[in-house]
Amino acid sequence: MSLHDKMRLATRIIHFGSHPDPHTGSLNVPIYQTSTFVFKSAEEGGRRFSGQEKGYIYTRLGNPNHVVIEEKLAMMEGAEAAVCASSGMGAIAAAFWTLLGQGTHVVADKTLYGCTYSLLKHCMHRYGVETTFVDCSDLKAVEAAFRPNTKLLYFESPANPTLAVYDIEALAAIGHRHKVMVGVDNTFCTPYLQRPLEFGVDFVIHSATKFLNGHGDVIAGFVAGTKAFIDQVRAEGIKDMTGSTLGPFEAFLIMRGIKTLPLRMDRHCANAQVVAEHLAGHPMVESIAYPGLPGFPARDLVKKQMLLPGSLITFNVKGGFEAAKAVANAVEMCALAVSLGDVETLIQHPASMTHCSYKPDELAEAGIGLAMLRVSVGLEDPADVIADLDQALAKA
Ligand code: 4LM
Repeated sequence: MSLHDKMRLATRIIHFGSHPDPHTGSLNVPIYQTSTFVFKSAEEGGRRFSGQEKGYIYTRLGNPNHVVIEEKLAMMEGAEAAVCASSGMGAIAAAFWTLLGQGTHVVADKTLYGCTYSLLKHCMHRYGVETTFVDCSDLKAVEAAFRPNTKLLYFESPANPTLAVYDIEALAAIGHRHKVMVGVDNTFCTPYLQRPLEFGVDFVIHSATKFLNGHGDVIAGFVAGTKAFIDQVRAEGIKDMTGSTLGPFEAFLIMRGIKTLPLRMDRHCANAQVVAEHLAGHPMVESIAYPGLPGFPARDLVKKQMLLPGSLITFNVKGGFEAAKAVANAVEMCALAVSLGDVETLIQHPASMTHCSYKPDELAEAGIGLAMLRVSVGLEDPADVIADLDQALAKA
């Protein structure tokens, strides 16, 4: 066993797949900002297109900046392979279009990122794909939702924005009993906190826009899974069906961000724990969800599946919709913005923002209240985050 094989995760996240550039010695992979690659001959071009010979063709089909982050993400998730995409939604759409087709059916959790919900609820049925939304904490309801034409079981854990944590191992087992693919969106955790493939799921989705990049300056996504599935997603979902190719510069920034992931996640989670404990005792807070609080409903699953409880907090403000809006409008340091996983603390109102694709009754069904705010705790001193939230809550 080589020294490389024995390295711990934090070390491998920095060193795995990094080879100095053979031409210049550049420690970091240079940015291959090119759309196309020149063939030495027509025969070579033909061999590359037919798959007889490895090599680059055109950046929609692959680029050296893609390869380095795909291999790194696959290593981190414990997957055979990964493919990057131009957004988290690009990754989701590429995976779904690869798996699904006319006359197929999906079982999905009722609480999903708003655009994923919209894709399944409002768009895919136009092409003959139906979805049954269930509560993934109710395993009997999940079991009962399968049909003979079901092809996919899909959920997020923790779910956006309620932070509901589901039993990944039990859900994977149910899906496999019904012979369907099981996919999990692991965006809120990153593979540093949670590796769903180890609990039996078939593929993992990431919005790399969030913690993986970590600096709020890129939109990107990943699908990770078996080599056979990823090859298919790359060849059909990315190349032909969505064309959602990541730009080389964005791939370079993801590489840069991933190197500090363990450091950032440790601090994100430590900060969120302090902020959550403070909010839990705040007189203006009606209820709070944070997987690191003792009263969190699925604490046993958090301990089983997650290294740390993450940095998202959701809370309901006393006084309803108007009070929640007043808090959102009163923050001074925290940014009133969607997205998550940035160095800055971000606060948003899911019912009117990220989850506005849910109708009022669907919001209630999904557990998304009008008085709910979601905070992505950043890397500031948590005392300053608390001071800002306190002064904003005082105005509710
Ligand atoms: C947000 N989220 O919640 P791109 N999967 C999950 C997500 O939270 C998101 C995506 C996929 C938010 C964005 C505005 C669990 C996005 C989609 O934005 O396409 O990279 O990821 O605030």
